[in-house]
Amino acid sequence: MSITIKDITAREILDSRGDPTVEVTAMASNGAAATASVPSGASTGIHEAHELRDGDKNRYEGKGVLQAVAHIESEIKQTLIGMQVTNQSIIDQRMIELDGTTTKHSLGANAILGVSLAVARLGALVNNLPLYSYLRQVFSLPLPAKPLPLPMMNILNGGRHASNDLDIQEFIIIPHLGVKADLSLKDSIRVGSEIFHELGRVLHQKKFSTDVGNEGGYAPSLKNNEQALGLIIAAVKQSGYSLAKDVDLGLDVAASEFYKSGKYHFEGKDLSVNELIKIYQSWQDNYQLFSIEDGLAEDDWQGWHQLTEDLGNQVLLVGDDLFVTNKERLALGAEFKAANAILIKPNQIGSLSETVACVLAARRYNYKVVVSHRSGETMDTFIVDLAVAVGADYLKAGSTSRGERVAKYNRLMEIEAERKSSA
Ligand code: 2PG
Ligand code: MG
Repeated sequence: MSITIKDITAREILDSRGDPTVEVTAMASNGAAATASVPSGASTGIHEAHELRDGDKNRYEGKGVLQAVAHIESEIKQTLIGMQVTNQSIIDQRMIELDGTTTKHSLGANAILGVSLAVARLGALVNNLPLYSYLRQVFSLPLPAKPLPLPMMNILNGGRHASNDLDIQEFIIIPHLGVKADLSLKDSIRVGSEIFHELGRVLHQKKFSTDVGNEGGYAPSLKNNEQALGLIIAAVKQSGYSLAKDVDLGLDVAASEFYKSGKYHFEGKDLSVNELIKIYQSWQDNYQLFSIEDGLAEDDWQGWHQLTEDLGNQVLLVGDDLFVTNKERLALGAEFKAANAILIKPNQIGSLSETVACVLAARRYNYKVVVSHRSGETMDTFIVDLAVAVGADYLKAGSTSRGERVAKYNRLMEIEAERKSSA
């Protein structure tokens, strides 16, 4: 007997910044129900799918999502009722057609994604499978031979995610312990947490603030970006770990945020693309940088090509605003030889099926895959199951503080334990 969608409801809830976002519950004909919610970015790329906000200044400074909720409870619900729960791709396709725009402008990417995720979780439930196993099944994904994705932890926040003056948005550690064959994710997460706490002590000793930013990393006011790198390196050493051997350093520069009229306004100077690349080069030499996300602006294809020529052999160059989880933009990137890794955020494109299609394209182009949270999050841990299902190389989910970030790492450890016990 096929199990169908019986009802869909939606609500306006709050995200981790206290801004409204969409939560959706999908119900099946057998009585099962599943809920999912949608995250929201601050440093959003201009090519992202449209996040529908009410614009009513009398509510939540215009950020309400009641229209998105209304779309879900009217047109979307009417279209999907009676469809088989496990027809995920067809369900997503129906919503895309119903919207009828390339950017999901009419219904809102937040409305469509919320339903897409809730339906997937319902599918897992009615099939009695963990979400990551169900996703593998419903999208016919190959069984990942790989280990679980390594955490990329943003332990020091700047840019749009903090009220300090740091131009760089995220200073990241990737605890990998040398990627030993028997590497336990639990150990990797423990090392990340230990370094995070040590960084807190380093900052406190030097009389810097230990308050945290949007993604749970410290957000001190520092004199420049290199000082942040120095403090993190000190914390790594004081925790008894070695750079490169046990833990790597990464950055999310979010360079689109300080790019204007062909120049990068960085650390008080107007830099050409080549000057900025030279800085990355010197940091790579001095600090053994492992990854740089959005080192250049979202439409600076020429610059990205140059950056990839110069550093692509040594550094993971991750395109976030550059690709916006859009397989057409990724195809352009592959053609231009721009970047060698892609950040995957489902709400940039607005449906689960398109997200998975983009990951599969990335694999074909030989790009590494980083599944990522947004700076505005909820307790939903869907992205973790997604990262495991698609065999992502990394999971970027913020620091080891703030409930909505820690929830993701806890889910990753839960999956690890589940997989070990069923192996
Ligand atoms: C990013 C994300 C997540 P935001 O730039 O990678 O860290 O930030 O959600 O604000 O776009
Ligand atoms: Mg980014």
